[in-house]
Amino acid sequence: MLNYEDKIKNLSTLKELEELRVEIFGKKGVLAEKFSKLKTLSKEEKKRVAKELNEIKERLLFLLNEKRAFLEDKELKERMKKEAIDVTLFDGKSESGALHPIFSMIDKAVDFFISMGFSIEEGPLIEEEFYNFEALNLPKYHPAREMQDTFFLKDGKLLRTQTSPVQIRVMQKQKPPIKLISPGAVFRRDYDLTHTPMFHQIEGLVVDKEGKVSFSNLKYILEEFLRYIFGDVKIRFRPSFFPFTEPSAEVDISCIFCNGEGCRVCKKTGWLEVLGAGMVDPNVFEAVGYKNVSGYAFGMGIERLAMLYYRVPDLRTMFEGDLRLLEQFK
Ligand code: 2NL
Repeated sequence: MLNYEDKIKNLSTLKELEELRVEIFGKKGVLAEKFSKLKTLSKEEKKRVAKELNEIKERLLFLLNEKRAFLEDKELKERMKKEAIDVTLFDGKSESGALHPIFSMIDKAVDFFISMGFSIEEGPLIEEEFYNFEALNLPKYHPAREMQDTFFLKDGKLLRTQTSPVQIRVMQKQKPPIKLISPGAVFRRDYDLTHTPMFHQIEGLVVDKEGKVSFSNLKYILEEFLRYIFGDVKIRFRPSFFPFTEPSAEVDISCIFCNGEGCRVCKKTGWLEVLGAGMVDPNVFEAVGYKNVSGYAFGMGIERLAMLYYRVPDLRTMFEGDLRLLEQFK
């Protein structure tokens, strides 16, 4: 039986160990066979041999369990070494992301206005009636307030319907000259093929001493901007109305899809409306306590610009989060 002690010592795998365990301790194993032969011995002999066999059994069992623990540990370590994952390894399959077309468009516009000496200003999305309406010459019960289809919050606050509240806040804090743009998200209760309840705007405001800022300055900046974005297009100013500017204009570019010939996108007019602008209404200056100043302001919808510039045919794809949209902007 001592020869089994060596066999146990020489085991090198758990599989061999299990085979050897069956060979020794199994129902038809060597121990079972030896125990079964006890009945052929005399009473005295039986007692002595049985004691001996039990001692051997205990010893082999001990050695086997000890070996099992050792082999289990060894095999676990080998497996961990073999299956270890190097999380620092580069798999070569990572893909780079892309900036959303709305933000590429904002970046482009921001680059232009910075080059023209404008500063970039931001403000809260949750606003007060004063900043979003009153100060912009939209008193209570003014019909244009309803046009804006505002999201009102419980505490009398609201989600800003344009980025102009940013300009009001800046004018309250700073004296002229002011030369800023305010890009950001705005909200209106509107949802159909061409409107989403959240969209983006860039507004601009330039204010200086009375007489220093003119409509021609406004025309110059906007023409430069539109040519910077759309290249060689015709530009026209149409008289219009906004409560916060007087006089006001809407600005069109010649259709970039048909070169002004007339197509489905420009609805056969040859023109695309891209922004609104005007000379800041005196009532706005009064609301912020500015005296003897003049200024111009403008506003544009980023989604519309981005759709034209990047030729995105459906506004809704901008907000669906489908990666196939972004993959086209890498
Ligand atoms: C449009 C037209 C416009 C303004 C926004 C403005 C702001 C202040 C004072 C005066 Cl603080 N005006 N903003 C002026 C004219 C047009 O937006 O079509 N936006 C999408």
